[in-house]
Amino acid sequence: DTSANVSQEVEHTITGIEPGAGITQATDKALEKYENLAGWEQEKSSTAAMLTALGDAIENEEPIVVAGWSPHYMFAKWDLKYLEDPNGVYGDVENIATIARQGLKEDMPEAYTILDNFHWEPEDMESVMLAAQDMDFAKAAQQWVDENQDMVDEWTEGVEPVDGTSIELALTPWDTERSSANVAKIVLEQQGYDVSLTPVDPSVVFEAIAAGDADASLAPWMPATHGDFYAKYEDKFEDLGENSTGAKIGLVVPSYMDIDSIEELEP
Ligand code: PBE
Repeated sequence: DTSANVSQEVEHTITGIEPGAGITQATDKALEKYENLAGWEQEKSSTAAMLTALGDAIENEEPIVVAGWSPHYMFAKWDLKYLEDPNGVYGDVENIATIARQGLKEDMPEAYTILDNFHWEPEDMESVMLAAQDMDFAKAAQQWVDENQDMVDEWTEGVEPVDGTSIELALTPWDTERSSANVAKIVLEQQGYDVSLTPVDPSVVFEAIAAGDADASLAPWMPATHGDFYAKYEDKFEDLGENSTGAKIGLVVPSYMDIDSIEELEP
């Protein structure tokens, strides 16, 4: 396929995901920033619809350009590549951050310490996501906790147990965050907390924590994915630093496609 053919065959369309996702916003920016994407559109629907379209295209060896990210099983299931992003719209390596509402440290110092200590590797997150293909996230997270109690012990070292204090964690509706939130829930419950998980759009995660409606979140992807939301609410929440690193977002294509850069997509 020549790149002109590719652009025509995909009808100048990037297959995106949910309208509220950070990567959707980044792709809208890419459509503005890359002159060669003049006339291109982003189709916004859902992660499930994007994955179905990607699987169908691969089955037929057809071209497709999707909004993709890692960690995600799509890279284990299919042979895919990120398109180079010379304008840097999608950033480089993303960190996943933990944020808390102001006052959490004073109100719930035990939970604050645990959340501050929570740090794991992308492989840990991936193992929960993989297990959750066959069971619910609560169970997959419990399995990870059972197998990694030494790591959990480090996060909770010296922390006093509490007696049923309620805490609410906000998360975004993707498997990466379902994993971290469900593990954090179990660890906090082991410590005596009563934990509720609230899945919302990324903008609402920041809004809820800035307003004090939710206590904390392990969901922000920084600096590119949720940087605009972060900046909007900066100083209205506390940043406890990264809980994981090595994440990435970008435009993703099947490896059999003969292009390597966003700049090769033709108007
Ligand atoms: N994601 C997964 C989310 C954050 C985690 C990259 C799809 C987003 O774009 O907001």
